[in-house]
Amino acid sequence: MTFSVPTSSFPTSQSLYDRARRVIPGGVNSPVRAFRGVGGTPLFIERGAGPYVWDADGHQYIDYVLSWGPLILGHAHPQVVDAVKRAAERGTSFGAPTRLEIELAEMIVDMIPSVEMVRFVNSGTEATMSALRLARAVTGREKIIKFEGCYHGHADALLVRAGSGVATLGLPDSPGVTQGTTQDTLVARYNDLTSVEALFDRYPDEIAGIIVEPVGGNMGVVPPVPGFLEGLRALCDRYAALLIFDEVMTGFRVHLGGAQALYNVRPDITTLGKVIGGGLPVGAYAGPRAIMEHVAPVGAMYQAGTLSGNPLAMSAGLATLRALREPGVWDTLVARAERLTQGIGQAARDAGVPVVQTRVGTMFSLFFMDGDTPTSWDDVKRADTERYARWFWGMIERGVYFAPSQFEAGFMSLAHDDGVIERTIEAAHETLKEMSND
Ligand code: HOZ
Repeated sequence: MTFSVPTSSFPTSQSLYDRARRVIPGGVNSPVRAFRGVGGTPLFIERGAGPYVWDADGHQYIDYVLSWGPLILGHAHPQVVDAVKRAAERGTSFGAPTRLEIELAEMIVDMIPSVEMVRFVNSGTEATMSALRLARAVTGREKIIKFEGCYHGHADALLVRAGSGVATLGLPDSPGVTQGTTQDTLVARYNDLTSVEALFDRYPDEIAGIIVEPVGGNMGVVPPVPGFLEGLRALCDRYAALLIFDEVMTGFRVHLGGAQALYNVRPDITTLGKVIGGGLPVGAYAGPRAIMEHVAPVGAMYQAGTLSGNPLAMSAGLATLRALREPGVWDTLVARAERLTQGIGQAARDAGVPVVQTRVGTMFSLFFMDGDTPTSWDDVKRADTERYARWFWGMIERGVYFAPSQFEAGFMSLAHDDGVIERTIEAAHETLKEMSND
């Protein structure tokens, strides 16, 4: 970093970070939280309410990380807190089926077009890992296509040219992942059907499926170009492979029916997480009955979990989806995301700082670079990460918390009212103006 990262304002976070590093690798339980993409001390968060979080030094921030997407209603939403409290009072886990699991599964079936059955797990990683196993079980094939810059959690087979923390830290593929586990992972270029066709040409009878973020969210937000998702569907149909939409991030963030409803393309398997747990740990994989009935105990594909379908997570997810489906809520969310991105764009133009913005529904990104809307990892990696760091800390100084990496998404919540958004835009004007003098 050539600019100086402010550190003196966060003595408590600094001392917690020092203490954390002694007992937790890098002081964090997920690498992007370590602020390696922006430098300085990670903020230790004490509490959240509505659109705000407070750090351990007592600073208040407008939060656009929102736990990396799940908190679409904002922090500690009263209906979610109430639902979790009521569930906890009745027992936190049974390792047995409950009514709540059926209610959440029914809600998801009702909302997501391709889904007739759902299996709940505990994280997005578990969801994608299980989705691959299912695609392989259904087709009897072993190879999987993924895209450079897409991130599907940290399962071995998917940790190949991945986005998110792997991209932020500029890591090569992770040590510990064996050649054996990744030899069946084929990598194509996002938004480039020719690269996918080339793989099918080479392995016409060996590809079990394609896994894709229907809107790239883990290299910053990279929307699909027209025809890309439709093209993937057609290729899967032509070669009898399965199409897996990883909607852990896009599910209930780009449309109430997920990206598959927004773009009108039906995958064979959908993975979910984040919003369906309302801020509690959850994941799910889902699809048509004919595919999901391959899962044990109906079918032979084995997958299990002690805390799967946990009543606290199910309650928080149900409360969240119920609130989201109330009339007008979705349109309000999207209008707010649009106002925010439009205001930040104006601030950048006023300051003469070159940026490229992307937004799909309630997910958005601000890339510090010139040119057209990025369509691939090759495009976004041109972004000026040092400028992003400058922007990040400038906004922190003004009480606004964006993701501590250029290669992550921003998220809107229902708690971010007009006043909060206008304050963010003012902060953006000040920060970008200051950056223009650098
Ligand atoms: N997978 C998340 C970002 N895309 C990071 C989760 C976290 O660090 O909490």
